[in-house]
Amino acid sequence: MECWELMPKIELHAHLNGSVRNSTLLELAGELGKRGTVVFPDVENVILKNDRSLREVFKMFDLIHVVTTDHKTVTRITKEVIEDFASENVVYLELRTTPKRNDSKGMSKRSYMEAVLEGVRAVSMVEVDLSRELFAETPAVNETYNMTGRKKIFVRFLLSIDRRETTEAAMETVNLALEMRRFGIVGIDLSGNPFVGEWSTFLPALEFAKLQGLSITLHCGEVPNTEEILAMLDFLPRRIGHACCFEDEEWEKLKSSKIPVEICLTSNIKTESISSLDVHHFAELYKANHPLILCTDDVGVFSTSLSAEYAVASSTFGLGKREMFQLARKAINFVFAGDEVKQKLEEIFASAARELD
Ligand code: 6MZ
Repeated sequence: MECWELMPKIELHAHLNGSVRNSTLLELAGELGKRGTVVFPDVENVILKNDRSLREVFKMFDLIHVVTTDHKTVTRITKEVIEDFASENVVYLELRTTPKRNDSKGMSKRSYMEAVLEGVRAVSMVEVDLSRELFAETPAVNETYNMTGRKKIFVRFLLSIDRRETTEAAMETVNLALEMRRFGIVGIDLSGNPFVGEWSTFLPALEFAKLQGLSITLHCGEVPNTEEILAMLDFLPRRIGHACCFEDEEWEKLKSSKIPVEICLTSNIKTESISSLDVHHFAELYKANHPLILCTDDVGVFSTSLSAEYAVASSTFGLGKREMFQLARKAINFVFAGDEVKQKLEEIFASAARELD
């Protein structure tokens, strides 16, 4: 495990609220329990349950959102999640989150995202590269971020559209991403319970986002839905997530399109989207040299880490350290950040490669 922790890695599919530490969730639930807002033992049971079906996972997210959604907490979890990824040598993190409006907390989608960015500013354990403008607004913090000799993590954000949302709400998220672009928001994700929502509802907002130059990734084929999967592939997103329930026609289309797939092994097994690792599509796509990125999905909910995903892939598919390093390095090609960041990531991997020899 240690060797996977030491290896530089790129995380491209991580949901903020799914990546919260259990200890933080329990602490927050405990406080709400004391105030009578939640029944703590019930919440504790749900949080500590290990295996959940795909449907149960979305009930869990609703619960997490009750516990995490106020500005102060959003700031705290963002800070912790970035520090956790940095501590296992994730050198580039594309963190995604659904901007939430919550009138009872005086929260708008914009103020939610401001709280997220505040969390980035609060990171102290590592040097964060996000956007010069973000740190320029807080000179005192800026100095901290210019310190040299500390571990560094590049962080970029994707704003998620939840499949429960309307076209208007999806459009609001895209407009917010455009307004906040200069703070390191690089793209849009479509996620949420795959049993709800219609592709046609989100398409106008996604087309607009694409036209405006935002990069798009879609949760695609988490459940069988040929019509939707084919429509999503026709849309030509820059990446897709999961691809668990593809039929022959969908595989063919995916392979010829060369759209990179974000693979989340533990998540797929724990949600029973894939029956066991030995039949996971990772093996076939890897053999076919299809662009792949190993990711975590929700480190908190699925009790995993990116290093653990590398360990699982290596032992299940018989890949050695060098092959795993190559896999991590190739992810540079699929990040949504610009060429300058890619160049810096190349340098990080080149120097790590020299140590590997
Ligand atoms: C689909 C998922 C997901 O956005 O509140 N999310 N959507 N499939 C998955 N795999 C099991 N894991 C997480 O983070 C939590 C939200 O991300 C989406 C869901 O919409 C969930 O509510 P944020 O930070």
